[in-house]
Formats: sequence, structure tokens, C-alpha cells
Amino acid sequence: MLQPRVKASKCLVSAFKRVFRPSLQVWARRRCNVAAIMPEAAGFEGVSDHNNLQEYSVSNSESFWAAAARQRLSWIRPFHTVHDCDLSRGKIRWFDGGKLNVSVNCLDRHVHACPERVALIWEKDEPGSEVKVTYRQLLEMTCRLGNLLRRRGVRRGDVVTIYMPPCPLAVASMLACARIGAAHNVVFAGFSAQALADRIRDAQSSTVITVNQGVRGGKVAELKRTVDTAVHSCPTVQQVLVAMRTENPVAMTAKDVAMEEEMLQEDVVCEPEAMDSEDILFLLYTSGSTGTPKGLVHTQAGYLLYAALTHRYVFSYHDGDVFGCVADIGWITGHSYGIYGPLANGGTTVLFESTPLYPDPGRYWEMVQRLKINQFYGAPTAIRLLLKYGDRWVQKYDRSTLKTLGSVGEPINTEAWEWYHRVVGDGRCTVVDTWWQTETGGICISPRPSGPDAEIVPGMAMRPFFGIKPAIMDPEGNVLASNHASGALCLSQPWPGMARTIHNNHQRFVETYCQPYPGYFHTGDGASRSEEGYYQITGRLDDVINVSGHRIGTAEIEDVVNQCDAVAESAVIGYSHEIKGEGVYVFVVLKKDVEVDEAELSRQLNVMVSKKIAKYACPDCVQLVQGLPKTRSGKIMRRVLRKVAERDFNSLGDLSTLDDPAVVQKIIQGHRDRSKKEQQQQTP
Ligand code: 7RM
Repeated sequence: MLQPRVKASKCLVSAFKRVFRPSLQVWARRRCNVAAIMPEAAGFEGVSDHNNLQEYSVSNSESFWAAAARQRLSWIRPFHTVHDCDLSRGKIRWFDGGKLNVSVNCLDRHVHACPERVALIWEKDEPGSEVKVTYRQLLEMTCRLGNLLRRRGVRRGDVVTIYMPPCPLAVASMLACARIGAAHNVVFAGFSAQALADRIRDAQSSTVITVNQGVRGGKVAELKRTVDTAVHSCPTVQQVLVAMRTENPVAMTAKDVAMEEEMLQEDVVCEPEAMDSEDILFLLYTSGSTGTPKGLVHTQAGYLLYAALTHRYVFSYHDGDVFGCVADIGWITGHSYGIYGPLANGGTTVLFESTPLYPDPGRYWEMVQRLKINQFYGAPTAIRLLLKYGDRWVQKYDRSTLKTLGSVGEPINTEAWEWYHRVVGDGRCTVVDTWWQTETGGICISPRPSGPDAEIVPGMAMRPFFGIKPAIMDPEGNVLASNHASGALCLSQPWPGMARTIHNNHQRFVETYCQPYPGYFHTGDGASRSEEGYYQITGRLDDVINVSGHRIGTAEIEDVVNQCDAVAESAVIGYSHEIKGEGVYVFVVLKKDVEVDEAELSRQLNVMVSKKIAKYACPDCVQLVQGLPKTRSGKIMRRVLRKVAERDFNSLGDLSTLDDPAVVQKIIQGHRDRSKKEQQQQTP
């Protein structure tokens, strides 16, 4: 679709002013208001508050995104078409005709404006040893690395795999790829050699960038050795660039390149490639419902614009703020809110190398105090973990710089939300539960932006971002138009940040996201819309269970279970039940030093669930476990628990992404012991 041309001659404008002066004053007032909300939107007619700006952004998405793209991004050549999409075929194109370079947008333009501004604060594993990197320094690093990659044969369109912990050289590696037009493929540095090899092979990478060793939670990880093992089964790999995170030398092979040494030989100026808007910026692998991970593809302009805009407006990021996203760079959250959003906005962003418990449960808040963090963005799983250790670890530290607290990755239960708000934020910070996916590129639903006084309901993502139009579907594919509805969450129109395809498998992209509800983007999550029109994410669709004909989100039950004093964490699974269709199976991790047996806990939970939800939602089975099977990003692998609950122990599927695969055997043993006890009780 072409951009509308809106240009009136001067004399026409003055004639218009003479006739319509009174109404023009009203318009000018409005224009003034909206500019305070979002300067990009100044000039949108009839827009005066967040609500009508949101409506405008959805019904005039071309003019909305055109204005945002022109004002937020620096273009080498302007785009001629805002969007050209056909969701039903998985055709998604934004800003065609435009050329730009993402690294220039994230670095050069800020170096021109304020070279000594801090771009990165590298919060190394050992508290108090942080390293600050200015925009000038980061540009220099990026250029040297860009030149090195070019000299070593990396070309526009190649895929470079990055296997590094969060550190400035990892960011420079990503931006160097962007500078020379290569796509990066960051693999979380906690993945095994096999998982890494699968991803290198699927991406057909010939270059890998890594570090000699990683350091996390006081422990050393032999990352280079893991890469060596992976590369054995990756015939495409020709070279491995090795940076030194520690001083310990590692064995180097013929393929290995001493990265920092060679960087020193390179020029500090590196000509940026002029990239087309729809060229690939990066691949990022994520798990689907099958065993094979999918390499989601994000492109240049749309992704960057969406990351920048959401970062600014969801978190209310202002110039000079210090943004603290604790997600690893190996996940989409690290990409969009650890790096691209903040850097596109000329912000200062924290790269967190450690863990929430190192050296003690006060780490996050000690860091907040020391680095004067203004926005903190983390995951509910960590919040629940820290909550267990009590308030004193938080209260020890000055958190008065905090303004916004963000939550991402999974539903945040009310208890964790309230603790985050009351204890961490002293009841004065804005808490934003942000819903989005690797596929969406950036935040799609969250309580902000909205008026500063707009209500925020605990544990609810609530409001669609600009340009996002959610739809709730029934199983037959009908749009549920009224409020007070629940069903499959779809997004009704394309937005610039969405993934374009799955690397080498567009068919799978179309089948997974576009075909279930033709014309809509299928998220795979369930959601409900309240009477007030607010959205609540109920969890993956496969997590919605049906008990005696009643629908219930496992997250809703977990919410209640987690309110039980004895419970640290839980996972609720639906399993086939003779009479009810599906029964409720609860896996529970107890708080430290709590002693209660399964029967007693089961009784307590039944009372609580029937009181807070309904009798039908009561647990049929409660199993105590030492730990839940979690991926390294902290997501519970429900698929495994479902298999256990179904006694299907022989087809557990791919466990390579689990943080600690040993917990699975313990859970199976616990399940067997439990069944034996039950049988003994039945046969006297
Ligand atoms: C950003 C990220 C995506 C899946 C998504 C949901 C779940 C994420 C929330 C959430 C409830 C939230 N990308 N999810 N955020 N569920 N409330 N605020 O996590 O690709 O790794 O995962 O995570 O199920 O589909 S992701």
C-alpha cells in the first residue's frame, strides 16, 4: 500500500484557517496533548488521549507506522510502501523500498549526538565489578569486529552463530553482523553441545563466535569446549572466533581465531551495508510443540522500530534512565529489551551475567542500588524464588531509583505480583505484566502505555500496544466480539515486529501461525477479555483443561495453589480422567523447611481451590516433588509433566533444553511410589 500524500498548498491552508479558526484551536490543543503522549503522533487528527491513539493506531495503521518509522529510524533511503501483507499466506512485508542499517541506528547516530553516553553496563558475575561501555567505544568495537568478519569472508546474507554469555563483545558481535549485513543466530550459552550443533546445522552457519569460558554464579563453564564438541558434527563451520572472558588459555584448533588480538589489527571505521527493510536481521530458535526447534526469522526495519517503540512507551523509558533487563541475550527478551530497544533509543542498558541468587538472594536489589536502575525487567519464576527468601533481602537495599517493574515469560500469579509491587517497588512503582512471544518480536499486551492514572489489575497484561488488535476466538474459528469472553488469542492484523517466517520452513510457519484461523495470527495462547475489555493471558492453549465440561486454565489453579503457605512453586496439568474427561494433577515444590505429607496438602488445596475457584477445579492428584522440570529460561516443561501424569514414561521427547534433566527421573520415581502406596491402601 502506498503512503498517502498529504500536502496542501500554503494559500489553501490560510483560507482554511480563516474559515475554521475556532475548531482549529481545539485541534491545536489536542495536537499538543497527543504530542506529550507520543511525539510521533503529533498531527493525528482527533487524537487526544491514549485510548483514541490506540484506536487510531489500529484503524489507521499505515499512517501510524509510517509516522513512527520516519521519526524513530534513520533511513539511508526512505520506504515507499508502509506494509504489504497477506496474513493468510504468511506474507508479511513492512517498509518496502526503504534502506537502512540497524547498527547505524543503534550506534552512529547516538555517537554523533553524545559519544560519551554509557550504552552498556556489563554487570559481571562478581558484584561490584561492573564495566561501562560508551556509545563511542561500542561503535569502535563493532566496527573492528565488522571489518574482521568481512576480512574473514563473512558476507551479506550469511548466518553467524553466537554462543556467548551477556557481555559487550556479544553485543558488538550482533551489531557487527548487522553492520555488514549478516544475520546473527544467538544460541543461549547454557545449551548443550548437541542443542548448539542442531542450531548451527539448521542455520547453515560457517562462522561461530564464542568465549573461552563463561562465568555464572561463581562457576566456570567451558563454553569453547562445548563449541568444539558441537562443531565436530557441523561440516559447515569454517571458523570459530574466540574471545577471552577469563584469563585461562584454552586449546585452539586450526579453525580457531583469537578474536580480540585480530580485532586490534582492524580499522575503527567500518562502512555499513545499506540493508533492505525486509533483509534478515537475525534467527532465533525457540521450541514449538514438536521436538524440533524453529528458527524464527526477524527482519531489519520493522523489528527495530517495534522494539524501540515498545521499550520507550511500555516502560516509560526517558533519556538518561538506566534500563535493567536481566534476561539472557540468548532469548528474545535479551534481544529486544536488553539490546535493540534500548540502543535504538540511545539508552543505557544493563547486561546481567549472573543469577538472582549469587552471591545471595539480594543480588538483584543490590545491583539496582549500585547501578541506580530505573526500570527493572525480569521473570515471574525469579520473583517467586526470591519471595521465598523473605523481604529482608530486598529491604536491605535502596530501590528509590526504580520507577517501572516489568514481568515477562509466563503468567505472574497474584502473590508474586503483589510482592513485586509491595515489597520490591515499595508500592510506588508501576508494575507491567508484559505479554509477548519470540514470534511477536516485542511486547503486544501490557498495562502501559495508558494514562498515568489508568488502573492496573494485578497479574493482568490488560491493554494492547499501539497497532495491536487482539481477537478472541472460539474453537470453531468465530471471533468472540463481546467482552467477558475467553478463547484462543489471535492478533487480527500484522504489526512491524512480527516474525516473517521459520528459517528454511515457511510451510511450518504458515501451518502454525496463519492457518489455524485464516487471516489472523495464531499465538497458541489462551486469553480472556474482562467486562472492562482487559486481556488476561491464561497460558498456552494446551494448558487449558476441561474438567467435567468446565474450562479452566492451569494457571488459574496454580495461582490458588501458590497462595498456600507451604507451597513454593507448582505446576498443574490436565490428564485423562475416566469420569471427568480431564482431571487436575498438581506437582508441588514445598517451601524450605516445611513439612507436610501429600494427603494433608491435598486436603488443604481442595479447600482452597473450591473456595477460590470452584469444586470442579479441585486437584485429583497432588504429588510432592523436589523440583519442576524447567528450561534454562525458567519455563516449566509441562509436556514432560503431562507424560508423567499420563504414566507415559517412555516417550518423554526432547529433554535437551532442560536445566536439570535429572529432576525428571525423580518425578517419575515419586509418581511410582505414590501409585504403589495408593494400591496398597486399596487392597487390604
Ligand atoms: C517473551 C517470551 C512466549 C510464551 C507465550 C506465553 C508465555 C510470555 C507472558 C506469558 C502470560 C505473560 N517469549 N508468556 N509472557 N504468559 N503472561 N506476561 O517469553 O517465546 O519465550 O515465550 O510465554 O505462553 O506464548 S517466548
